[in-house]
Amino acid sequence: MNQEILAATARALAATGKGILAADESGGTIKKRFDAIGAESTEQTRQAYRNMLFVTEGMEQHISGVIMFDETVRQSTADGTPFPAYLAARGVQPGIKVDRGAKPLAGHPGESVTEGLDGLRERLAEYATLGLTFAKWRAVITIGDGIPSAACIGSNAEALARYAALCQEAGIVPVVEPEVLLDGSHTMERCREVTGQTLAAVFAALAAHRVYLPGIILKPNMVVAGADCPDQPGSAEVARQTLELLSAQVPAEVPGIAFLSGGQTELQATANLQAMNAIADIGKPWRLTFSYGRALQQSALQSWSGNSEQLPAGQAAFLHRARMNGAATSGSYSEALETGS
Ligand code: 5MM
Repeated sequence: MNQEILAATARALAATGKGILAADESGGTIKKRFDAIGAESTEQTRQAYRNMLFVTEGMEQHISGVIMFDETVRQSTADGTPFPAYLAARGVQPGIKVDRGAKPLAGHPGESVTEGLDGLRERLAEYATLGLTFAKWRAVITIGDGIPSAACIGSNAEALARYAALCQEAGIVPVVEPEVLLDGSHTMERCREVTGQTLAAVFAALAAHRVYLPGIILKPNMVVAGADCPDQPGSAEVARQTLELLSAQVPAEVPGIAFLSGGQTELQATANLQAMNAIADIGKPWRLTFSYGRALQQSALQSWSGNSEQLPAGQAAFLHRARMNGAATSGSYSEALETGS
């Protein structure tokens, strides 16, 4: 493990004014996104869509890294440059999703454990030769009646730590993503409690597996109320509750915390990140940034709608969201900036 390289990559991913584009939708998920805009999902349309995002002029000023799916890292731009090399040449870290999805946890109805550890060492070795500098693994924790169980939190934390150790062995920075889902009617307090239990288990497992913390990025959910909870907190409350929890659970050696958007709207995700970076009375030893999928792509997808004539509109929408979130990483986002007024 070369700690210097790992730490430098992690710092680059969390650089001021920038964040990560999560464009690692697997086959099923990207089909769902394309269905919603009436576009067909084929290898060629997926390449066209990802190409639209990646070649957007100026995006490298706000995007530090892109997480791709296996198919995408083997695709190229129009002039035949493989996407990983193209992104690297623009100063954007090329990344790869390496988990094989959340699968039902035996004996625990309604819960899942993320799989993909078998053969991971060999897959990572190949990804390193393809120029990929960081990876992502997402664990999914559901809040519900009597869940999450200790078995679900424990097995997901253990898998995240084993994945992270293998990545670092290969010289690849692991993005560690324990996602407590927004689905359900639970309160914000319940989300805080479960997120706290999850982060405690994850950092205990990372320590047990001797993961080098300056060489990781944490990708957590924010502390929010369930989507169906009647009592929805505003950004200021989300920011305070999230920061208080992270201060208690995340060691200062972690260089960056890049939030997932988890089903928040584009504007909510930006406003919440802005509110966190604007808080001055809670210490922030790590950089707080974004690793959004839907909250960076929704408008871009809609503007594009699978129509090649709409590529410039899709790129403009993507660049705008990247700029807004980039501003939120330094606490300089505002409604005026959003609307250009
Ligand atoms: C881009 O979405 C990823 C989904 O992958 P699957 O196809 O395997 O479900 C997802 O892991 C994503 O990286 C994170 O959840 C963050 O995305 P959001 O949309 O929550 O910001």
